[in-house]
Amino acid sequence: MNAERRPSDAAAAPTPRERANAIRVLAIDAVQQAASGHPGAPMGMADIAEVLWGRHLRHNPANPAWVDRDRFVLSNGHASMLLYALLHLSGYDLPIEQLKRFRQLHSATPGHPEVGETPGVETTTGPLGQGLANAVGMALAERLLAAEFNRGPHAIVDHHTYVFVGDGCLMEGLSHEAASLAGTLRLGKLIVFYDANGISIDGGIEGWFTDDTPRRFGAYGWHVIDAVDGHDAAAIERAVLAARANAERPTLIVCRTVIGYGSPNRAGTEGVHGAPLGADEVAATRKALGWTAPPFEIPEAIAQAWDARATGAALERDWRERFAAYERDHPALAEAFGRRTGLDGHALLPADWIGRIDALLGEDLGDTPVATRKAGQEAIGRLASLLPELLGGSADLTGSNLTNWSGCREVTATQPGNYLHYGVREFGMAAAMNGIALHGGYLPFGGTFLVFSDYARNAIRMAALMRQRVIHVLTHDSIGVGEDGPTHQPVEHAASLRLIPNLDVWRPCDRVETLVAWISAVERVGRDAGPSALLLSRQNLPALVIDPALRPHVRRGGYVLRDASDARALIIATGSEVMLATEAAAALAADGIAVRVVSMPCTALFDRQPRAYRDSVLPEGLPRVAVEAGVTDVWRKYVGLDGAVVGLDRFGASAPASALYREFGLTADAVAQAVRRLLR
Ligand SMILES: Cc1ncc(C[n+]2csc(CCOP(=O)(O)OP(=O)(O)O)c2C)c(N)n1
Repeated sequence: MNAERRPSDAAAAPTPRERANAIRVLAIDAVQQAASGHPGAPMGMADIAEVLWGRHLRHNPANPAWVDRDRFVLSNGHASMLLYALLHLSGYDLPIEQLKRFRQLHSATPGHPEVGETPGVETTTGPLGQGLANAVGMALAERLLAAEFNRGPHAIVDHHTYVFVGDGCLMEGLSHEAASLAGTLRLGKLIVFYDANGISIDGGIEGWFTDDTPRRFGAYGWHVIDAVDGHDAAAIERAVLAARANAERPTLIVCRTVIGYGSPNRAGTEGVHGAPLGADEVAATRKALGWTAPPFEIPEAIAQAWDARATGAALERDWRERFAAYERDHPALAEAFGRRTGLDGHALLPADWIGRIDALLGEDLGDTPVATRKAGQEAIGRLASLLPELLGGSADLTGSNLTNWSGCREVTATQPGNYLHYGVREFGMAAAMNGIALHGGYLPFGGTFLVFSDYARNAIRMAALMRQRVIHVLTHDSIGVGEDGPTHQPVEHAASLRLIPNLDVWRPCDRVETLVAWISAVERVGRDAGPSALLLSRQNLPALVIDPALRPHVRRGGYVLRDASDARALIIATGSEVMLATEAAAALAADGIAVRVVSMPCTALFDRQPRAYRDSVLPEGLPRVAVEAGVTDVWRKYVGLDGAVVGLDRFGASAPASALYREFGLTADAVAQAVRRLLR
């Protein structure tokens, strides 16, 4: 404790407890003012936060984007006031007025931390367990980026990832996926503080959470420091030092804490988890803590002791000097690092991206039939040479998803690379990819079967909310899966993924559309940033986008694939059913009925096109039929109540794919019939 006293004002220097109490009072005052929020965890974890942020965290409040900062993740996001207090006290651009407006519209202090809303917030948390999995992705990205760019004496990537978790995070199944992966990969610079306060919302956890958590993490291969008194700064300090000294394994520090520490009548009870203390208890808590300053006022000495701006600026300045030396010795690497990490506003896409993509789209891709999952693999191979930041993987379905490419290198505990075997951990993979994207330096993509996207769904949603460029390769995209049967045949998944705002869902019909889907997903940077899901077929599909002039149109998400000047109806289709639409159109044409075929691989992207373009593709007054091997409701938006949808509003069955398409009436004939009925 003496170590932090400055010689000049030894008498005035606040104690760690006094510094921690600043967090406690800010949390209770902000929650009281908002009349909503969670004071218990911030009060319980304040002493831990004081040690970590006050003595270890390497960050620069003036530049939350400094690439080599330590990452701090508050996985128990309901404790948001803990983080806001820390950011405010450290000197981030989060003035006290914002804390007074906790949880109010357009404030920088939303109910749960949201990346992009508050400077210094590394990831959006609140859905318990996901912050931990994000942090695994961040620590992994740090490890890989360091291996890729550090050279000799130049350690330009060298930081830790610190995480706070509560009982709730560790009850979530996701914590198993994330911790198991981190243990296997030996992510030694990941340090997790477990707020073991024995309380969750329903009360004392002994009725629903009696795992031996230290042994559980030990079994994952973690370094576990058990039974640390989470209110003893010296004990916490020792634990952090021991954690940092172990570079071989991730560390779990089990901190015994009291929820609502400092509140005379509520501490240690579920009553302090998620409700304001009330005016009387706030006053009693102030008294118990010996805190005399009025609400939202921090005594000068304490404010000064927290102020991290000077040390933060010095840390970054030192890094910039080291980076300049690196740049002198390794100019090409430094340039690549700058682009990959968006250093100082550097564009994320490679120089001459447009020219290279034009060249790619000008190539002859051939006209042989191909499963779009295979076309996806070809696209990855083409893009990998342009994008060394591609960090691929699969949830144990590499040979089915076809997410690997020639020249990819497997990541293991001892070997860096650019391809991850995530194991059968769909949710863990998706949440870790969010962390990788948030960390920067890599463009993560990962594969599984479309039907299992449900396992990952909340992490996909979080990527969309956080506007992170993450690419989900979701293969086996319909009853076309065939013999594996209804457990493996997605029916509602394409539709339900399309309901997630800011997620681009692609269901391409052939090689050209698949390549365009990949390019569009890569291009989601800046204003259009966000995740993409590429829904790819198991079965072979014919080449349909033959005319090279069509290729730029594919990039608008929906376009006229086959036209007829005297079209009397139009058919909208996606993926494997575009083939049915073109066959139906041919059959109708033979009967003298001209129809237009619209391929709509990405409805979200089509919806972002200007009105005039959309109207030109889907003109008013032309009867419309949609066909997709999935639930029909979503297509009402495009065909209207008077249109028809050929789809599948039931689960599939186990049989060869061709038998299923016939059985469920997903045929060119059925599509043609639907058009005829409409015209009658
Ligand atoms: C996935 C998920 N499920 C449920 C919730 C709602 N919730 C928020 S906090 C909480 C209890 C968490 O308990 P703990 O981690 O022990 O937090 P503490 O009571 O110590 O603050 C729950 C169920 C949530 N935020 N996320």
